[in-house]
Amino acid sequence: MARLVIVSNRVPSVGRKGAAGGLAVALRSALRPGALWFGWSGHTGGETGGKPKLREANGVTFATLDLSAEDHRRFYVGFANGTLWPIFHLRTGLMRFAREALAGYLSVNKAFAASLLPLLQPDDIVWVHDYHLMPLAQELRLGGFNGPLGYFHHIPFVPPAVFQVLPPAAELTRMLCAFDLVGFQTRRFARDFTDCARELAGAAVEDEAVTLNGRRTGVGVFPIGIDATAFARMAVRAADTDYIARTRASLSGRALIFSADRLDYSKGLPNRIEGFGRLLARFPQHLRKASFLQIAARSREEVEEYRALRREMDQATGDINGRFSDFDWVPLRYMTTTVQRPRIAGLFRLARVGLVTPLQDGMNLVAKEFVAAQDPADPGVLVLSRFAGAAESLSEALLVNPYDPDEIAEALHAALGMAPEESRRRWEAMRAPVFEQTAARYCADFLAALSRLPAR
Ligand code: GDG
Repeated sequence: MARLVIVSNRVPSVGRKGAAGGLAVALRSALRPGALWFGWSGHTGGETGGKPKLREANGVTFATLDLSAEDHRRFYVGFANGTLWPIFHLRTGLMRFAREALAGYLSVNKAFAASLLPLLQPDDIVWVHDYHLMPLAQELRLGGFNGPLGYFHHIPFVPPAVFQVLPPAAELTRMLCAFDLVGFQTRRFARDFTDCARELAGAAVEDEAVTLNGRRTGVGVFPIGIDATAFARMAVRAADTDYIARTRASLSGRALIFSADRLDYSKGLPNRIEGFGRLLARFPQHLRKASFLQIAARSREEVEEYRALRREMDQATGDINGRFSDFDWVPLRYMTTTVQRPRIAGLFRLARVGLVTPLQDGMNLVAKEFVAAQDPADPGVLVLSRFAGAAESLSEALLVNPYDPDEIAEALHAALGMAPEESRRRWEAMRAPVFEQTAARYCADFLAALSRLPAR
């Protein structure tokens, strides 16, 4: 059987089993002994590239390379998170473009390829993850690798009218066409990509493929999921812990509204806080009856927009509590520290309402985790943004437009007053997609599609 090689910007720390969600959890099922995972070590300093450091855990080899401080600034802070992340989240106003950052992005991709190529065997299957590495197929092909090359785009793709704002949009689109298969979270993102391939790169587009310069690239939809059974089990176990008991006691019978996100402007946190404020102002029957706990783990603090968001949130959360708190009740609890995963699972189960309102999101696994963690006999209600990829399958959530804080307030009001039969009916309808479109299925479907493609 061919060996699987995963390539992503970050490689999970070897031996850290419960690392914060993300790719490591999603790919666990694909990581059979013998597999190789290649990426950046997370360290900056010294020179970029060179011979990767190899480590092994459970039969899987982890190969990492370091980046110089300068490359980290241009590639990661600059182009990946200062240019690509905002444009793919429809925030053209936040996008900064500098040719110097683009040059760093391209040269780090070259360095990834140069350091990976000596580790590759001819019949390897290479699966590349996310927007940091869009040029990688082209570099690996130039270096002589001829095996199957797949790419999965975890974040939204955007229509040509938006993408063309980015000066190298056509070049990047052509680079994606050097993969054999490119995968997206939703049908809409896949269509946005094929529209870009046609309009910006001049590719010929069919149903599930694009062809550029005689090379055919498959285009597929592979919604990422979670290990729902394991997460549900974790939530049940957490219910008996001291941490959850203390949280429950601190609520004094009040309904818990809960969410956990990275502190990222795509997650719509200020809008969410404003929506909660409107709930308290417009529906005063919830004063003293509900508490909102928002965990917003600090993220990408090297990027100025993230520091600005943190200041904005400090102010917004302070405003709400200053305005509505009582001597013995604080409406909003706000934490910017990372919380252990089992605790997050337990909090989801304790919550009456999961409030997940990103402005734009590839999938959003938090929504799926909330559904998985519920008690089937008495499930809570999910309030979900229409602009999360997860909304495509979770249509029985209370779907909101996160740009309208009044709509968030109305959905919260409906959720807090929802009859148990209705919350059970809605949860039952969401249970199937969450427990069926799992992380394991996502991996299996992507790899099956990649191996079905004709050999080069
Ligand atoms: C990208 C795309 C796509 C959150 N706070 C804590 C914590 N979390 C966990 C959640 C969840 C994960 O982090 C976040 O996953 P998301 O999917 O919501 O978001 P991104 O990080 O933006 O991921 C996204 C995803 O890739 C996969 O393709 O769904 O659209 O943007 O698992 O529970 N975990 C811990 N402590 C925290 O404080 N342990």
